[in-house]
Amino acid sequence: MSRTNLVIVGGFLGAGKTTSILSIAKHLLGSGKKIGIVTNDQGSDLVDTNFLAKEGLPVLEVTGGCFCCNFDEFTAKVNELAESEMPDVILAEPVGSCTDLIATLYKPLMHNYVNQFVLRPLSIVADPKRVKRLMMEKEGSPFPNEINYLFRKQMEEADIIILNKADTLKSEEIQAITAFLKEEFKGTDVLVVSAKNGTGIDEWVQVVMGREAMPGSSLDIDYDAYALAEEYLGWLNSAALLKAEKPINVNSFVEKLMNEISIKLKEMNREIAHLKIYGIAQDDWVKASITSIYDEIDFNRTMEKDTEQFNLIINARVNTDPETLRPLVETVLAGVCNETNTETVHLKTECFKPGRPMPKYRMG
Ligand SMILES: Nc1nc2c(ncn2[C@@H]2O[C@H](COP(=O)(O)OP(=O)(O)OP(=O)(O)O)[C@@H](O)[C@H]2O)c(=O)[nH]1
Ligand SMILES: [Mg+2]
Repeated sequence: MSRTNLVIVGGFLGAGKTTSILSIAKHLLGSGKKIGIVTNDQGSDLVDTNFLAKEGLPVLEVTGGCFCCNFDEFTAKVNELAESEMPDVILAEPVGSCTDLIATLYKPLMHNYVNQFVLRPLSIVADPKRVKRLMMEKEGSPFPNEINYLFRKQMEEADIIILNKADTLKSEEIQAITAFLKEEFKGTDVLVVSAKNGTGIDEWVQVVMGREAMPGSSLDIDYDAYALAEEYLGWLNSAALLKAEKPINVNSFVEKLMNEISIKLKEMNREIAHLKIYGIAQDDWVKASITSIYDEIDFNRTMEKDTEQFNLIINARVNTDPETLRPLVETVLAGVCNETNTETVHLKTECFKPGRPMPKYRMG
């Protein structure tokens, strides 16, 4: 049996991993390849899985913790995809607060699954505004030091750093950030990409599929600092069913909800890592994201028609504790429902801090 290519696309929350995976998947499908995707999160009810599935892609998820801590579930899902889809390439997105992937994922996979998979180099996607704020500007980071540390560690173990969102940058900025990254992470390839408009995807696919991963030394990482970085993030995953008195514009509903959550967090000076909301009614759907309290909402897609009944999935990762995040989101949701004469028929929420990372294997 031929071995399946395994391509891992990591990077911090909101960097553009899912958008990149969608773009790479379309590129590979266009050249006649079959693909499969594995998503990952600390909780369940994932915007990313729903979004990729709606795009018609075969996607399975590992929930309730990162790939490293759920190594057996990860390999089970990869095997399930390999059997059901017989893909040429499986694309996997580890959760954006995860690092130390060489020691806890690559090396164990190479040790135990070398006959099944061809492991491709580790790509770490980076949002330029985070590189600037967390690394380049002194005193620029809106996060505690441990989150900056995690961000740096993610890039330190990259085979390829993907400087994403190039469409938001001027060419001088691209040059300055690329030069900075090459200096900070000597010997690491830096590719400039816009996952959103497809620029640079062809080169990325060529580089990643052109060589096999050759994991070198494992990351030198302080697990206490890593655990603290995760603890500083409040995590909320909600799934709701809503019913309005008469058809409403769900795009406006999502925009209001997101704006008001962001404004409230800004008042408390609490940075958003990623807030994403997915709304669906029959075959129509809307997806919106915001990756900083200082940024605008980005709609990936909007609903065409007004509707009376719809489902919402809310995934928020914010530099605040769950005891603050949960009532904040629920109060804003209740307010927007009130304003739009909409009733929450059903609401399920998980809100927590990710626990200490406890990888199943760690090969130094
Ligand atoms: N302008 C621009 N926006 C992008 C690009 N890639 C991603 N985005 C936007 O960045 C936001 C986050 O993108 P995602 O792909 O969901 O990021 P992610 O890394 O998968 O996020 P998590 O799974 O939450 O860690 C979305 O609003 C995307 O539309 C890009 O190339 N250009
Ligand atoms: Mg994602």
